[in-house]
Amino acid sequence: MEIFTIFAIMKRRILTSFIALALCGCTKAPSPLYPLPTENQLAWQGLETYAFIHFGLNTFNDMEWGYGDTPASTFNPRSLDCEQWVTTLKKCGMKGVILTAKHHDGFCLWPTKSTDYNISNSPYKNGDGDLVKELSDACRKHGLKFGLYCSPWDRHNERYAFPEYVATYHQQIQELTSNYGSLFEFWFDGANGGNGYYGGANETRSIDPDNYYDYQRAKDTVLAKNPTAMIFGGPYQTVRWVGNEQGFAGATNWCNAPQITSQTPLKINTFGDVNGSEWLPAEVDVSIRPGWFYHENEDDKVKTPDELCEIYYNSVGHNANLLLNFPVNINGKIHPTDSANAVEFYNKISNELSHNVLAGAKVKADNERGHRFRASKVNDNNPETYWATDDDYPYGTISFSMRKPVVMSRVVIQEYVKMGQRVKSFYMEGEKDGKWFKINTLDETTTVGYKRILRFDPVEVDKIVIYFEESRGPLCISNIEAY
Ligand code: FUL
Repeated sequence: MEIFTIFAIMKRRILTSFIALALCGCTKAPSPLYPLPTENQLAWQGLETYAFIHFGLNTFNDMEWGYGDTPASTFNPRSLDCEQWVTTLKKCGMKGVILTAKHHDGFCLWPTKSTDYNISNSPYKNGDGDLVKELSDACRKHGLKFGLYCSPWDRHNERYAFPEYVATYHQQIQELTSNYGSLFEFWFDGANGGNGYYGGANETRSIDPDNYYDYQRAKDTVLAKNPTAMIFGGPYQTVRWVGNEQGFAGATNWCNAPQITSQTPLKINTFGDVNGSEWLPAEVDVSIRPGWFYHENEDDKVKTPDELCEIYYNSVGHNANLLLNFPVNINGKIHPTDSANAVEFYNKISNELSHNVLAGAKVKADNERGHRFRASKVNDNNPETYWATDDDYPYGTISFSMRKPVVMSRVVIQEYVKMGQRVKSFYMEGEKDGKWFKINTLDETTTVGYKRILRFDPVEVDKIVIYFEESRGPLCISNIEAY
């Protein structure tokens, strides 16, 4: 080959590498900032809203915490309809259901071999009923995820607080996690020990919740057949309780948290902890009525659609998942007021967040980590791409110029949390006819995480700017929308 041809080829190669380098920005992705979510936690965070069903002997005893002393025959729903529950919940935008297979009174909604205190000794379907099966089948049929709650505390069992009960409890977990298809979440409730029937002893029994139940084995049993399931409660939890039952997570809410035990201060549950070594996203559990179980005298106390919207913005809008409880009534149905309010809530939220006014806006940032991490990635409808800043740039400003003035009252921001939660504080400004003003949000503008939704009084703007003032490292923002 002639020397000229060799030179020409080399020149062309060098040129193409330069162009490729310039296009990809030659930049590596930012280094991850620990702790990081697992793929399963990420998929779970993506669910955002799902339902709780509290139903059992308590429903028939009109109690919240049955003592465990009423006979199994008390359980007698006359027109139980799991399809009604599931189709209603779908209309409320719920992505799954968690059923109280056993509450603190110890009554089991499936024909367990671990105790007689179960549905097979009730009049329901003449003893042939299995509510866990009926609901899991309905969920599969209608495309909802299915999860279970099995109370560790058992006020009926005579061996509670002795080693023998632990074996019984593990048998229950074994049955529930093996016989009803795949579970997306398993709940080990935190209420533990106290007074109860305990086989007729009628006394108070206490245990050490972190050690008595052998949670390590319980977790292994759940995960053996349900490797993607999240674990709520106990020392091996993969999602954390939010620390209240009123329906809110902190506006500042880190997925980062220390390992949680029964001694952890509640405020860590509510706000997370920027220095926490674990990825433990918060779950907000709240009932649509004052109680978890159905009580006729609460028929006029069902949360209104507006109250439910408030809860949504304070949970999903605060980087947490919402677990909304529906107390099924004595007939075995979701009460019409509960379903009407929940459906209206869902329609309201869907309306409020339906038309993204930033779609098509011109996006610019003061710093970009090369082509692959351009600012416009926050607006490309692809959750797998993100805007990132340089390593020495743990802050950044991003602006959106509209084609024509728009009115907005909501901004949604999402970090690319696969790389860790980063943003510590930000604020927003709008511009109309050359005049700049601060956008005054309802709550503080600190953390973002998987999802943050900001609410403010409607403003008309030609342009908005978000100033990310402080972050644990270079920014990784995957999505920004406004409504
Ligand atoms: C609590 C329980 O004591 C309540 O009865 C309810 O099940 C709630 C979800 O968790 O700890």
